[in-house]
Amino acid sequence: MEKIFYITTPIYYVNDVPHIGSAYTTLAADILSRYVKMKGREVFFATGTDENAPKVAEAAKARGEDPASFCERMAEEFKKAWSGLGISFDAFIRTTEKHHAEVVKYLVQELKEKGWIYEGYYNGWYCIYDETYFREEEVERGLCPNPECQRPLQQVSERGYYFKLSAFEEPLLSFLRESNSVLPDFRQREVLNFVLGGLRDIYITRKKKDWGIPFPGDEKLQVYVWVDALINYLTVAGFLQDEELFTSLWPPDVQFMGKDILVRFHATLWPAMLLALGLPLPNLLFGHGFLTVKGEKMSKSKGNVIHPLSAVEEIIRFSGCERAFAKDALRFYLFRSTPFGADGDFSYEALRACYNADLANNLGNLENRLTTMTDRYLNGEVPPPPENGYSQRAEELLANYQQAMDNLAFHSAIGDALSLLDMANKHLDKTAPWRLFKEGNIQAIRRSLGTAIELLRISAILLQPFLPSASSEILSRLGFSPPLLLKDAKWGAFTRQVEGVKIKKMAPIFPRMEEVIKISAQEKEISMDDFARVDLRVGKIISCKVVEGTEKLYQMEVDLGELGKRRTVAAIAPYYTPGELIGKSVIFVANLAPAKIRGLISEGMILAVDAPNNVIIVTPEKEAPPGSKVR
Ligand code: ME8
Repeated sequence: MEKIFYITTPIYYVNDVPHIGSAYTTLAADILSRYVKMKGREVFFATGTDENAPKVAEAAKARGEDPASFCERMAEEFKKAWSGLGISFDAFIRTTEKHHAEVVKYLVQELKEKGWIYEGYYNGWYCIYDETYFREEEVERGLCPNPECQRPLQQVSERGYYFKLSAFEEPLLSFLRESNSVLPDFRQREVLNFVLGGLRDIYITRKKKDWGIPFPGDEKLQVYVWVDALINYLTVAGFLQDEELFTSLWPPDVQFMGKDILVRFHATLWPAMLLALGLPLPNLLFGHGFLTVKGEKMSKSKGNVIHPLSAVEEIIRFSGCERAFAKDALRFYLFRSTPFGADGDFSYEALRACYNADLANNLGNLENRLTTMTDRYLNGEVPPPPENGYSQRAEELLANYQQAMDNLAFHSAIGDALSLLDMANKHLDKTAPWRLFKEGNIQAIRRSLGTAIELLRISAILLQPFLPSASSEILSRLGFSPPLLLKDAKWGAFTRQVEGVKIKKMAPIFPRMEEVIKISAQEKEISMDDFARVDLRVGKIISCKVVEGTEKLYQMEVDLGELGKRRTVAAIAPYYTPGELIGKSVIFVANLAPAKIRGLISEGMILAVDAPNNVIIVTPEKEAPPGSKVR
């Protein structure tokens, strides 16, 4: 039986809601998962939440919540975010699950019995933010030595247990020296240098406070959260629970994480624990770079934290594209704009430029030109791809793409898929089917469109991991039934075409994004003053019409009494007819900075409920004059 391809992400601390950084890692895992499935292999993609950490208990306390229900609520936030981004995982582990505690206790006991754990005193420091112990000589002025953190540390002086990390230097070095055990290469060198610098035994307990997994044999102590967290990769794979699953999964094929938790944890403590337990080591650890926002580290105090679902909303708001395609656009931008592995930057300006250039123009125009011309000149019938010079070039790009994806070079893989689109657009410009039509040369039109459609078909297959919904839509429009496999990306592999489908022109998948979106720095908690800055008013809709060239957008005029009349654009056409809206009283954000949406100025926003499969306008419960303040 072929091994199931096992992919993991870190399990995220639930002290706060997910942000664009945790989304980045989880999206990378989803991209790889979709690619491996395209190769026809079975995949198991696991993610989850790290809940036993002291900082999680503190976060619950700060909100006046009990940690268990706080974790429950936050774990749901993570699941909601991943589903809102089109991420499809196979397992979600929460470290507060009972079975996980059993696995942790069993393995810690095993390590004790094998002699890898010993009792001792610990005198040093603990950073609750990084959940990391630091030795006396690493610390200055009681501050965390991690340059990203530098918060005050807790001084720890207690009896507990150590794991003999120092005993694993040699086997770790041979694991880490293997090519492709750690990627990118520069990170592999960093990890090697760290281990060559000498490893010390690591303190793996903490004094019992009420939250965490008890240390077996010494109930006054709890297991250090990192030992507990790393073991999740075994628990979620069925260890001590589903022998068959575990045998088909272990070891992980690719473990994704950010550079922050690669060196100390995933590339040293984790493989050392596995070596001590006699379990096979992961095939590949990938430590990617960090995302900044407009060049700055994301932080609550700076108010520049990007929440992934808000980013999707912004894309919808400023382009009018469907939600499924907006999710695609976000992941596409993240992996198109930064080579995977390097640090990257997030900005709405760059997102817009990437969206317009690659999705609205390159991909969107091609799809639009091809469907229009096939409809008009060939009565919607897809011509077969002719054998010409393009077939060889397409095969070369396919090979490059495959190599890039196998090395997790997502950025180059996207480049290869986009080159096919470029070729198709240029081919159409050169062969000019519109001229051929005037000349009545149908055979030449069939060759021209057949070539360009085949290039689009292959490109859409290769883009499936990056644009899951849009690729699927394009392939369906072309008469194929997605998802298609990598082997279908060969020139002329027409095997899955749905018979008798005729191509016709349809609404653009990625309408152009008109205006630079402002950073929607959404703090979770805002002060009363912040709230008071939002000028909410009762408004009366006095006119409403569909924005030309769109199906979803209405342009409306709203009477705000003393504030006058405002024009606004909203994507609510699927949910209300103009007749239902005209005369309705609504709640209106009157002091929102104006935005340009599809060329129209929108001066404020109508509040609506984002209900499942529905959008519902918020109205005052009793009639109130336009312009009345809402508090
Ligand atoms: O470390 N850019 O959880 P965590 C890119 N619970 N990726 C980022 C990022 C950014 N700005 N910020 C965070 C933990 N990440 C532990 C893990 S695993 C056994 C336990 C991503 O919630 C990146 O993958 O702090 C980073 O490694 C991870 O989130 C840290 O998540």
